[in-house]
Amino acid sequence: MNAPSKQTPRAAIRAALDKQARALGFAEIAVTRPDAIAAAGARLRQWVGQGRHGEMAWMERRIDWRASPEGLWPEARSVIVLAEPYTPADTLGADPLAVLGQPERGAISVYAQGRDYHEVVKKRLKRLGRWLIERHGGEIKVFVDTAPVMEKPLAEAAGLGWQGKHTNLVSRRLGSWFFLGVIFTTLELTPDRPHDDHCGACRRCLDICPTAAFPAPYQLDARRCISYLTIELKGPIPRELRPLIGNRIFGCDDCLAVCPWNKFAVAANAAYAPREGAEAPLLAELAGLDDAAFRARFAGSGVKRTGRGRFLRNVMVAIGNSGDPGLTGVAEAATRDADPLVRGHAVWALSRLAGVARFRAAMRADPDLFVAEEWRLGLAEVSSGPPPSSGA
Ligand code: B12
Ligand code: SF4
Ligand code: SF4
Repeated sequence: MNAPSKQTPRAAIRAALDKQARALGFAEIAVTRPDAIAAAGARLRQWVGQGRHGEMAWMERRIDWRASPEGLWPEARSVIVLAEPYTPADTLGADPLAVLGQPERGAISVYAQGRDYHEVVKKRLKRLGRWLIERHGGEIKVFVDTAPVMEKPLAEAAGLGWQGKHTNLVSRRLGSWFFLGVIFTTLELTPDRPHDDHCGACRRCLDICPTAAFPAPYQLDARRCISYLTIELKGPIPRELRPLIGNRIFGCDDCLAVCPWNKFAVAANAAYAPREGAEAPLLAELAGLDDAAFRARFAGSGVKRTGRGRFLRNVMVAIGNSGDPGLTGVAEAATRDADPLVRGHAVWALSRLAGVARFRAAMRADPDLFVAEEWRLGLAEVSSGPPPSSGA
């Protein structure tokens, strides 16, 4: 057993902590102070003030805590930030964006193809936290994603990497494919120094974004981001953005995948290996999932979080963008779905695939105002000529 914390020099605790974190499977560990991200907190307020968080009202709710970790838990003295890679196995060979060229299939972003990272990272954070308390005392709180904590600025302040122009954390040792987890502790640990920005003149991530979601480098308007539109947004996807989504049915990887620092990416934790059928599922197959089948297929995966309705909404958008006449019947069948969100997007898909006669034949009165409006707009579009080509 090590000596208790009071007698243990800070540097020795840090060395032991780093060793234990790596032994538990984290790829990187760094430490900062709770009061290190005042500038990021101010930018968060500006971002929310501009409405760039869209309908993510939870970003507003506890904004004081999110902007100031020292207010979230005043007793905390140090923040430990950890990185867990989920690098796609083919990063150094095939292109993780290759599925975008297969319009009859759906693209589920790499981070959601394996087990739900919230569960995996949290379990490991708790193990590390327990170890820290047992060996060196103090109290801890662990966070991954869901708490009001700005994980990226904390990670940047701790020197784990820098927030790239796509706003995510990039590391010279890991590239872009990694999750973050955070442990607050009442222990005084030696902090690390912040990292320099190594984006330089590169703007690959900005230029590839299919929806032009970056109003400026280092700034994201979530309302245009496909990750927001396909995961966070609960209602209908704005009509003007649907064609730009292509076949991305859960999240988006484009801005991460093009980052040149990925040449240093390291292998993913085994928990994130893609599950059977998660890499490039057929849209027709997904469209046939009822609630029970959806739950069974995505049990333990992050995809389950959206629920069947939102997921099928995304599948219908991808079908509408497929340009595949073979999927017309699938869209038509979904215009009779019990969920109005699915029905409305199925109508849109049908308007993109069917000719005017078939569209008219499928039309029916719908008690839901949104779906009724989709029929009206769809008829206007299908009557005015062939659909514009997909933005995929
Ligand atoms: C809300 C959220 C989203 C939203 C908004 C994303 C965003 N960029 O904020 C949506 C739903 C769009 C989203 C998408 C994704 N997310 Co997300 N998300 C979050 C969450 C919960 C909060 C992020 C936040 O605080 N945003 C608010 C804005 C204001 O913060 P910010 O990006 O840090 O803003 C900074 C810049 O704008 C900068 N800035 C502004 N102006 C200027 C000007 C200059 C000159 C400079 C230098 C900087 C600058 O300062 C701000 C403060 O630092 C975090 C988890 C967490 N609790 O932290 C995960 C998190 C950021 N997401 C993550 C992931 C993996 C993703 C996706 C890759 C998933 C996917 N494949 O679809 C995409 C990536 C999209 C992208 N390009 O950001 C990971 C990122 C890991 C990493 N390596 O960084 C996190 C950390 C979750 C985790 N625990 O691992 N996400
Ligand atoms: S995740 Fe996709 S849509 Fe969102 S900012 Fe990156 S490239 Fe654009
Ligand atoms: S793609 Fe280029 S600009 Fe974007 S984060 Fe990576 S290095 Fe920075």
